[in-house]
Amino acid sequence: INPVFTDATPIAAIDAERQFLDDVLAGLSAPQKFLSAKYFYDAAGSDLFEAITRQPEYYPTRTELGILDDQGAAIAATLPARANLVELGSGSTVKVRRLMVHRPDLAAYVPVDVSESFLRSEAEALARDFPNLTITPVAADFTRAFTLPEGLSEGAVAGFFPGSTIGNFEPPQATSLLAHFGRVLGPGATLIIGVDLVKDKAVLDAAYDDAAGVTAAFNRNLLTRIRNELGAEIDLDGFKHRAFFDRQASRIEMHLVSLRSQSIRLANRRIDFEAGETIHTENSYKYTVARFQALASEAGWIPTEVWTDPERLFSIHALRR
Ligand code: AVJ
Repeated sequence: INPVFTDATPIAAIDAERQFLDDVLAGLSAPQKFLSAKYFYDAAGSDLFEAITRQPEYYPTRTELGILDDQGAAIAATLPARANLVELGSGSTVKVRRLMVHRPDLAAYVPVDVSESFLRSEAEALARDFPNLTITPVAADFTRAFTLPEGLSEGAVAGFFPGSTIGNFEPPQATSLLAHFGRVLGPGATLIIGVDLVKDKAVLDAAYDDAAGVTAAFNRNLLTRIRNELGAEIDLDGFKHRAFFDRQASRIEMHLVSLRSQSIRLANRRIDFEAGETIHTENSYKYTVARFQALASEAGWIPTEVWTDPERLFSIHALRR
């Protein structure tokens, strides 16, 4: 939750900073150093991610939007009549609008996001364009227990989880998350979910290492955050971005590679790096349609339909439970 900043730093912000420090210390003390991908998304990181989505090599966002443009009517047709549509980790509303235009009968739109200020501004903009739509935002972390707003109509509930965010979770955690969505959305729910597909290694490698260096800046922003917010002494130029597709694990791995033997100083500790040693910063799992459907089934969902672009770069699945 983004607190409104008054003169004193609110408790929530102090807790968040403490959590960040604890996570960084734990991650950088592990044999394979790692940082959680959730820390990419401060204001600068969110802007960098937006910039990534505009890079020619980064196909997922524009391809998913293309599927929604070309096949939105069929996708929206899987939503039950007068559905309460819950977007998990809503962020911007550019994707869900492509479903809404086909379904003026929606009972309500329920965006769920941790950023209250973002929720508010997006809800206001959406209300201007869909004046008859009931919008009931929920400020919550979708990975944790949360309840749908009271007073939702009796109509069925549908979830929307675009962007292949599911790919950031290890497969067992992805299964748990889908099962969690099932519990939150309830019996009879539908889930529309975007999932990036396995493809040529060259295409995947380039998507996570664009020529303009935007993904590299996004990755290195983690070090900037650790320096600026936690007061660490870090030579930001001492690390470079590396991203590659591991076909065995079916995932993109992103790392920050130490260019030489060096140390970071953080909270009275010294964290040593050998030359070439890495911090593992992100996994982005890629699925085949069949593999994703198997994972969804394990989580208690029944795969009903799937849509892809002509090149089969990306998929959107309808699941039912
Ligand atoms: C937001 C998790 C879908 O994995 O493609 C983009 C994040 N990382 N470039 C992805 C990301 C590097 C993105 N997701």
